[in-house]
Amino acid sequence: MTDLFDNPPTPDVDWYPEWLSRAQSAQALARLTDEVAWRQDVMGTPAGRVPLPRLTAWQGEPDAVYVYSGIRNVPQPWTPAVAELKAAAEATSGARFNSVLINRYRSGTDSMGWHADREPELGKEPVIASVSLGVARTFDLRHNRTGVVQSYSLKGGSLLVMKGDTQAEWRHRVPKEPRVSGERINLTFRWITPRPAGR
Ligand SMILES: O=C(O)CCC(=O)C(=O)O
Repeated sequence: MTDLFDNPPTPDVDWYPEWLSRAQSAQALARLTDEVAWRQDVMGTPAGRVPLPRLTAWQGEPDAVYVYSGIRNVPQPWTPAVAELKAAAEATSGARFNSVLINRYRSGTDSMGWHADREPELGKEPVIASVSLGVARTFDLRHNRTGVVQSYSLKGGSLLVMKGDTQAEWRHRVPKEPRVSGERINLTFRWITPRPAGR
């Protein structure tokens, strides 16, 4: 117990608050808004199917297929601005990525609930590079065993690389912040075990 208070857990992340310049970040936001095929997905709840509180897109290599709720999701091809951000995130993190989940938060009432990126196709200790563009939003990481919360303000142009046991030991979320106006786009670049066609 003493050890917990003396040494609270910290997530295994690398944090680059000013990864892109303001100009690069504004340009990337405008390009992505325009070039990405945004989808309004729905989720099942006890009250029925409701729209996700954000727009999404999934891009990557054709064999970077992920199966979610029994549905086989083949990514859209990389678009130019996303491919440029992927190359830059690979250079900084030293990891390789073959897919990206892109989330568009239209205002502070859009959000993402507590979860961990733990699908088997991500492997045991996935490196996930999270690029943020647009308005700053709170990003909370909560340690599973202790409940310790570590919060970041993910401002436009920042990069947060999650690695090691971060997905196994922590959950994360983007809470609603009704007082925030303005859009934010977040890209989480990942490596998914490639799946040959038909599997
Ligand atoms: O928008 C964010 O910062 C987080 C996105 C996220 O949790 C995810 O892609 O799994």
